Amino acid sequence: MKNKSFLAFDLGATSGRTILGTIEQGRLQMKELTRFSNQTLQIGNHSHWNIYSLFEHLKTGLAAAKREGVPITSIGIDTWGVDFALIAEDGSILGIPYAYRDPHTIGMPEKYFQLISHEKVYGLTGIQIMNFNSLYQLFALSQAKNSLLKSAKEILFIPDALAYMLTGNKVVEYTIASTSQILNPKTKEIEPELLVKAGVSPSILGDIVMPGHLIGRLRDDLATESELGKVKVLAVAGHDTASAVAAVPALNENFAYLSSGTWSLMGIEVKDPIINATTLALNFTNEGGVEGTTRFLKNITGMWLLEQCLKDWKKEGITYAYEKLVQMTTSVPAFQSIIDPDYESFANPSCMPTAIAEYCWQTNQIVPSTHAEFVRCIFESLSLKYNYVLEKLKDLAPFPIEKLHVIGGGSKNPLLNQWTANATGITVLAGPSEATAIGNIMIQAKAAGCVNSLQEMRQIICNSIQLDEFIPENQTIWNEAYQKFLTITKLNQETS
Ligand code: LFR
Repeated sequence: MKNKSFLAFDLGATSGRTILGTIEQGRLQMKELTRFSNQTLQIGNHSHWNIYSLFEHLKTGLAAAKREGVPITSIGIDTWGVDFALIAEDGSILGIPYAYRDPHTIGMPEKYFQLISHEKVYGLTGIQIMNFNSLYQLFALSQAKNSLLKSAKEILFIPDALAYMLTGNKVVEYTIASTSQILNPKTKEIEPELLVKAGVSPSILGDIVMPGHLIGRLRDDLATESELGKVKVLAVAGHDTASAVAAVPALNENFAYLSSGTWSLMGIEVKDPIINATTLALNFTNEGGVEGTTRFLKNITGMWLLEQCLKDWKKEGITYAYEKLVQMTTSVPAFQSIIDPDYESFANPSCMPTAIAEYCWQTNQIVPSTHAEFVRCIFESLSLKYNYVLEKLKDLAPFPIEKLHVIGGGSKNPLLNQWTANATGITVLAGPSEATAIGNIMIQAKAAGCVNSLQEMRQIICNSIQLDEFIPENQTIWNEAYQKFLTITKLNQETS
């Protein structure tokens, strides 16, 4: 088969990139064309995404693709979940989207559950309750009598909104829509009652399309300006985590994955959603995957902890290379300060090191003071939390979990990979670090007929990348540390 090249726009909550992917004789070649920072735009007390600036970055990516001089078969966009743009009757984008860490949704799930029970919402959607889910964002806007919401005819999730800006066509892609807590994972349709209870018309969401759907072609002005011509824009797995999971290089189903970036998403891939009293109590989620699969997983606060510390230290004029961060942990004794990464005060603190220090002080531990102490505390605590979630997954999985695939940017951290293997007691396979972009490209490759199935996609990924293996070590010490983690975090007394 002839080589084919695809363009992936892969946007995360802290950075975005344009990647050119080429399928060549059963192998995937990737080239990063642009990389840019993505920061929330703070206006007063509110956090927004500057979707117009993101659009500018997409245009720069198109220009970079043109310079490569290869024909582009199609373009796909994936982003973080839950956030959306409001679209008016005449097709205009209203204002700027809220970012999911905006405080306007704090307390919203509890208020919403006075109108419809927590059990019913979880039973209908199988989605973990997180105050930033699109459902509670819409409820918050409707409670605030937000004038933009009143003028909105529909919403478009961020990847769909960007695709709309590229093509002029509107779709609601399934995997990204599944993060909203408005879809039923069994029927893969919206549950109108949930929107009505949120004070919003069910017509605010259009018809759902599946990954691989042709959204349209580049608008005339963009086709001319970029000189790429009227390239196709496809709906891929618009949710970055769905794209990442599609790119897990596993050749059988007995695996768990940890998609490690700003968030750590740990879960399994299953054929049918798992929704019961235990998963409700543990707040596990059932998000939509490719080829009708379900991503049964849990959000763990991931590199966000470190990213926010680094942001703070940068203000002091100190920046660290990744290798330095890893290396500096060796100067600190093991397990002297342990946190629950998902403790609520870490969600959006004004100063992350202070929030971590306060947690340690309140739990009678050594309060980290050096940067190395903070970094060690974060990596150890993440590893221990991974074990906590994996233990629950092992109980809930319909198959034995034999391996843990760590994918995403965090998979480039060999120390964290080793500690994850030590904490969980199972073999960790690390890579690919660009899983989201790879998943994005492979869905496009499937739509172009280069591959036929998810299994074949994974085979190509296996052929194309090198995996690093980490075997568990020092089990006794890590088991003791885990007991300490449970006591400090009180997670053995709680359910989530
Ligand atoms: C990861 C991610 C998670 C989602 C969170 C917020 O980038 O998409 O899957 O829970 O961001 O949208």
